[in-house]
Formats: sequence, C-alpha cells, structure tokens
Amino acid sequence: MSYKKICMLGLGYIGLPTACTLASCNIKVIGVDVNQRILDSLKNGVIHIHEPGLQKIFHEAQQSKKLVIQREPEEADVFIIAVPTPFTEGKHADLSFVKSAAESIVPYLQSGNLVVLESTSPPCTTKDVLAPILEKSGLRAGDDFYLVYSPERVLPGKIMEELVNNARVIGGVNEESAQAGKNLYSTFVKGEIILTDATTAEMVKLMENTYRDINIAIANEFSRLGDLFGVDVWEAISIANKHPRVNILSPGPGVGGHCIGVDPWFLVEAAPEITPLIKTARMVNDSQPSYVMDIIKRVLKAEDVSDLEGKRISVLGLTYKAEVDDLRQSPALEIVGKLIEWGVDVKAYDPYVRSGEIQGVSLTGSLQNTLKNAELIVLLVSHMKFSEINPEEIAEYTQARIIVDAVNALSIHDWQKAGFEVVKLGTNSAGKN
Ligand code: SAJ
Repeated sequence: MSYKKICMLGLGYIGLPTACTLASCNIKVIGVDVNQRILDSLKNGVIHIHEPGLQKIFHEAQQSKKLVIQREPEEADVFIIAVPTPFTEGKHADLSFVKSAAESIVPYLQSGNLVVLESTSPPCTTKDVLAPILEKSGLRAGDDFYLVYSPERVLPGKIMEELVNNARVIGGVNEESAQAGKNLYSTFVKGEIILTDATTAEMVKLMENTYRDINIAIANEFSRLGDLFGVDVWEAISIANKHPRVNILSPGPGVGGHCIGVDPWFLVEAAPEITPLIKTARMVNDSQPSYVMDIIKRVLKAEDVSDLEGKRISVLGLTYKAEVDDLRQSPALEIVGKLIEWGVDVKAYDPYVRSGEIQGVSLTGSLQNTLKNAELIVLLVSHMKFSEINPEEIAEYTQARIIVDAVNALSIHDWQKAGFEVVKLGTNSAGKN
C-alpha cells in the first residue's frame, strides 16, 4: 500500500527534515507544531534550525505545496510523532510531549491508519503508553490501525544524508504493523530496513546512544589519566585505535546535546539496580566540564575561585559540538556560566551563534574583538574555523599568550612558534604532576 497523506507532529531537528524528505517523494505532508515561533518562521519560508541542505529542500517542499504548516493535525493515512522527550530535573523521562501529540491524533485516527513514534523513549513506551492513548479512539492497535516505533538515528550536521542512507529500524506492535512501517520508510530510505518488535526498537535506540556515552566517558577518563601520567592522551588514543578491535572516541569538555546526555538515563530510570556502569559513565561525562574548569584555574594559578574574579577570558566555541548551531546542554555553555558566576569577564565567539544571544556573555560576533583584551583564550568546540586560525595573526591582536585547548583542535607546534603556550586537555600541559 502506498501512503498519500502524512501528518508529522513536531517540526524540530528530526520532524522537519523528515517532513521535507517525504514531501520531496511527492507525498502530501501536513507539518504540525505547537510552537508559534516555529510556525511563524516556517510560514515565512525560513527554517528555525541550521542543518546543511535543509533550507533548500524545505523551500522546494513549500513551493510544490506538498508541505503545509499548521498548528492542528488533521485526517491522514499516517501520523508520525517526532516530538522531544527531555528529562526532568530528577532525570526522569518526560513523556508529556509524546502523550499530548498522541492525544491530538485521537479525534482523527481511522481504521487502516499507521502511527509511528520516532521520539527516543524508555522501553515499552509504544505498547504501554502510546497504544492506550490512541485506543481512546475506539480502535485497537495492531488490529484496526498499525503502530510502530522507528527511532531516528541521524547525526546533527549530517541529517539530510543520514536520513536516507542509514539503516532504519522499524519495530511493530505486531508483524503487520512493522510491514506497514516498512511500506512508509521504503519510500525514501536507501539503507537497510530492519523489522523487529516495538520494544526491541526502543532498546536499540537507547543502546546505541548509551554505548557512545560510555565510550566518550572512557575517553574522558583517559584524558585525566593522560594529565596524571604526563602522557599525550590524543597520541595514545590514536595509537590504541590502530588495534583492529579498539575504537576509542575523543575526550572533550563533556557531552552535550539532547540525546547522548539524556537517553542513558531512560535505561537507568527503568532499571537502576542493574545499570551501574551506565550511570557511572553519565556521571563521568557530566563532571568533565568541571574537570576543564580545574585546568583553567590551574593555568591562571587560582587557588580558589575568588582568585578568578576580574580575569579576562575569551572563549572560542559555545555550541554542544562542532559545526552545529545547537546550544542545548552544551558543556561550553556550562563552563561559561560558571566562569561568569565566579566574576570572570567572559567574552565569547562562535561562528554559529549570533552576537548578543546569550545572557551574561559578551558575544562580540568577531574573533578579533573577542580576543583583543584577553588574558587567556579557551577553546571548547572544534569548529573547523578555529583549526584554520593562523596563530601568527592572532598574536598580533591579542594580549593573551596562553590558550587552553579542550578539543585537540590546535597544532601545539604552530601556536608555540607564534609565541603561545598551549595547554591541551589530556597532556599534563597544565602541570598537574
Ligand atoms: N563527543 C565527545 N567525544 C566524541 C564524540 C562526541 O566528547 O568522540 C561529544 C560531542 O562533542 C557532543 C556529544 O558528545 O557534546 C554528543 O555528540 P555526538 O556527535 O556523539 O552525538 P549527537 O548527540 O549529535 O547525535 C547522537 C548520534 N548517536 C550516535 O552516534 C550513537 C545520532 O546518530 C543520534 O541520532 C542522535 O544522537 C540522537 O538524536 O539520538
């Protein structure tokens, strides 16, 4: 069966690219969001997120009238839920957006429809939370309408490409549902399509991000060991990774974004007694921003945070990772927030963040203005633009002669030649021994 009309609930980082991709396959897509700012922006033809290739495909979808943006859902063949699943203060999964999206579908649900949940969710959400809400329609999941969980697995920054080429997992509440899900996704997915049950698909998604979190945690712990033993952890990791069965990720200032730092908690919450490793990895990564702040304190010879008051620090990079404009749960922002709290005079620059966007931080919008009066430069995100900086040029317009590099973006040799001391995370260059 082919689907003619799809209702996409949630037009964020996943919903909007997926809606546009479906529209490009000549399917009518009703894009629904409850956020007025997003609706206004999209109706004016401007996407609210930075993602390579998205503006173009969005423009085409609007021009062809295959994508319509509105606040309320309406009758369709397929409903896709792609809303956020954040966690609460106490690290509990917040399913309120999923539940309200599901409630909003109920009046429009018809026999033979397909409902897909794409939002990352704790195990059993599809069958135990979503199905009962949808069944308020009087229809039965699996019997009268198809219900599947199909996690998005795309990497921000490469969404348009990965949406099409990645393998796609489709977990149905029964086999017929999984098959119906395959009919939908095979319209645009070129990667392998794997059918399974809904709870397995939920677990797969959580396991992938948890695995990555744990791998980053070990890299971060190795960076601390590198500092302790005077070993360059970046060199050590690259040598270790030549082993055919070893692939250690990179240390950094911590784990940000809305996925890797959140999803493992869904497993810890679901089964705290049997997930000590997952919890510990989370705590290691959550403590990495303070580890980097300790390096900053050491470099500035501050015994106490009060010694930092009035210091002039220029921060390069604020987003949660390189080449995205997303600030959610950014470790760089956490570090900047603490520095401001301690009375540091912080100036910051990020090529992906507009000037004046963040409270308390002077965002000058120009690298030169940011660095001019600095005592210390701190590099927190490995945007390509920073690796391309010519240190000789920088040396001419900044007073700073020390730079902390938390992401291994700089050539120590080139910066030293230009007169800088480079303090790199995981190399003991801040003199921990
Ligand atoms: N990070 C490191 N070291 C690394 C890799 C990443 O410190 O070696 C940090 C990044 O700087 C960032 C955080 O981890 O702060 C997360 O970045 P990421 O690139 O690992 O992941 P996300 O959150 O952008 O996207 C992940 C992806 N999951 C996996 O790679 C298993 C993506 O495929 C998922 O679709 C996405 O989560 C999601 O939405 O769940």
